Amino acid sequence: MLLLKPGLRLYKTALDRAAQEALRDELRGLLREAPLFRPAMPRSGKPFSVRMSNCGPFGWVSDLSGYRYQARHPETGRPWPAMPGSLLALWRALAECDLAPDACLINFYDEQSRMGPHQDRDEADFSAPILSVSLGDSCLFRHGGDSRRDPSASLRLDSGDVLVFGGPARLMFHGVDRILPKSSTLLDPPGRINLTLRRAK
Ligand code: MD6
Ligand code: FE
Repeated sequence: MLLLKPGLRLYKTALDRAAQEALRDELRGLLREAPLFRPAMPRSGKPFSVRMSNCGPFGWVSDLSGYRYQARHPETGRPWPAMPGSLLALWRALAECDLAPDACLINFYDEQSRMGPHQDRDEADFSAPILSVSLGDSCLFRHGGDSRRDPSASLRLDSGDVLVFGGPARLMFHGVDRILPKSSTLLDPPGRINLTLRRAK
């Protein structure tokens, strides 16, 4: 474990190749049940460059009316599929939190996708951390402070890495500057999947 700063822990290759392949295969089935959709920014309606889905009791969605957690897929109207047991086990092993996660956001990045700097603040209680799993192509992940103007640093996240955001880092600004194309052979079609497990409610 690497403590990047107070509250920000990086577990390099927390998932080995076999575990990454097993999770990839589980996600493939899950995304048939809850297909990736392209969210839009509140107010402007500008489409995100990533596509998203969710699993677990609640899912994070964004559309013209705002950001929120909801129990159903915005396009199919069906409840989100259950969170895979392997993800719940990862949370128990690494999150250092007695509460169970009740939401898992699935982001899919193609070679052009980015994620602008943001804070994750739609959850009811910031005492629980967020646990983030990277699969597929590597990315350059930027993390800063609690203000958008604070200095920031860039970090390469590779397939199988787990990042835990909690405590004093829970509300820091962060984003994905770019995907490093062809850096992994895990996914077909290629790209990056990021899973973020949260306590939403
Ligand atoms: C990403 N991650 O890695 C974007 N948010 O693709 C996030 O936005 C994120 O990794 C909260 C906590 C951990 C994260
Ligand atoms: Fe985030």
